[in-house]
Parts: sequence; C-alpha cells; structure tokens
Amino acid sequence: MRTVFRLSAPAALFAACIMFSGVAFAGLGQPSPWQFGLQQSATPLMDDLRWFHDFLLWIISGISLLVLVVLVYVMVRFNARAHPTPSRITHNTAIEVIWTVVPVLILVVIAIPSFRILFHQVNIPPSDLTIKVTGKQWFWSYAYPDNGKFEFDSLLLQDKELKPGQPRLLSVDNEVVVPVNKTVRVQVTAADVIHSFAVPSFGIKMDAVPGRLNETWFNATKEGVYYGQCSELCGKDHAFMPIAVRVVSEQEFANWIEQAKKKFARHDGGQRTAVAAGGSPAAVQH
Ligand SMILES: [Cu+2]
Repeated sequence: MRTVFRLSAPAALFAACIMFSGVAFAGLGQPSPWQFGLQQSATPLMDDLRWFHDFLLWIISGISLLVLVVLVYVMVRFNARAHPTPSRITHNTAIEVIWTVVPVLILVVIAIPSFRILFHQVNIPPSDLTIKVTGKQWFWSYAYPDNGKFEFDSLLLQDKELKPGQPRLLSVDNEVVVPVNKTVRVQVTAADVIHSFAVPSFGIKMDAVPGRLNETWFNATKEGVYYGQCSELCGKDHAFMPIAVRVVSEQEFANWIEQAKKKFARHDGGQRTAVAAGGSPAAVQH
C-alpha cells in the first residue's frame, strides 16, 4: 500500500503538470504527440474557448480536491474505531444553506463567461467573405459564392500521395484557402447524411444537415494550415474525410481565387448535383 502511495504522488503531480501546461504539447492546426489539452488557438473564438477550458479545469480540480479531503477526513476521523459513539444530529440549517448557496454561486460564475462565449459563437459579425461547405459521403465540397461560380471537392490524400510534411489522414488534395485576419462566414450543409464541419484550432464545430443551412464563422489571425475532421458519424469512411484550411495573405488569396476560377470552373452550367460517391476515398479520386 505504501509503495502505491509513494508512486502515485509523483504520478499525480506529473499528470497535473501536463494538464495545466497543455500548451507545451498542443499543436497548432493539428494534433501533436502527447497532446493533453486542446489544440493551440488561431482565432479569437478559440482563445475564449481555451481560456474557458482552463478556467473550468481549475474549478473542477478545486471541487475534486475538496471532496477528496472531506472524504479522507471523514474516513479517518469518524470510522467505528476512532469514533465509537456516533452523534445523532440530523439537521444543521447553516450547513444546508451553505451547501445549496455555494454550488449555485459556482454555477453563476461558470454561466456568465459561458453565455458570453456562446453569444460570441452564434452572433456572426459582418463577414468579409462566405464559403459554403457541403458534407458528402465521404468528402467535402467547397464553394465561394461571393468570389465566382466555382466549386471543388476536397478528398483525403492516400499515404502514397503524401508529400514530406503533410500529416497522414489529415491532408487533402484541394485545401480550402482563406485570407488571414478576415471574418469568414461558413455556411454548412450536407448532401446525403449528417456530417459535422469542425476545425479545432478555429474553435468551430457545426453540424452539416441535409436540407438545412447552418452557419458559423472564424477569423484566423495566423497564416498556416489548419486541419479538422468530420465530427459526426456518417458512414464507413467517416474517419477519412478531413478538412484542411490554408490561411494565406490577402494577395495570395486573390491569386488563388483567380487560379481556382479556372481550375474549378463549372462545365455543367451550374447544374452540378451532389452525387454520393460510393466506395473508398481512393475510388472517388478525380
Ligand atoms: Cu462525415
């Protein structure tokens, strides 16, 4: 028993250190080995979410410790051997008021920043551009309605197609490209089953529901590539429809739009229908 205690103390300390220093292991835009907490933030929204997560971590750690201390105290002080004649008290108004009011106050303290963040997420600020995201079995299609009539599919890169530095199971053939420091309105829908468009470093996750147009937004403040994944179980290749968002300068974005207009021009007069692609991602490469 002693040995267990002797070993568990450093282990608990180690776990606590990792928990509270999650930043050290957290990747930006993609997960990193030994990551414990959330991914690093690339948007003001994710800054808020990370802050809220850490804030809650302190609160739940404090409550857990308090409960542990009280439990251990009761076990040691009031066991049958140490305290053979139990007291017969059944009510104590002061204690009952305290254990009702204190949790209520804790919940109020949690609710205030929680509702503030929720409002920040749902209340979309005036946007600089809109992208429309359509979830399909099992890839994503992207359109830029205010930047020309083009739409493209974004499919998982197979292992043999990966270039050095591209993460496995997250890289795609056609990345979404957006300008840095611009508010991007994301309209999310699906063509077959429910998917979910999620990019951890942006702090966004929005269900993609057939027949419904959901909206979310982000404003990426750092250039780079940010990866996400479909976050709604959507069929056998659910795990193989990653999201890759490349954040570039305004000039690079303008150049990309010009290229994209040619590369992804619709040849079907805009009558493109969402075809559920059967088979594995490899089978729908085109
Ligand atoms: Cu999906």
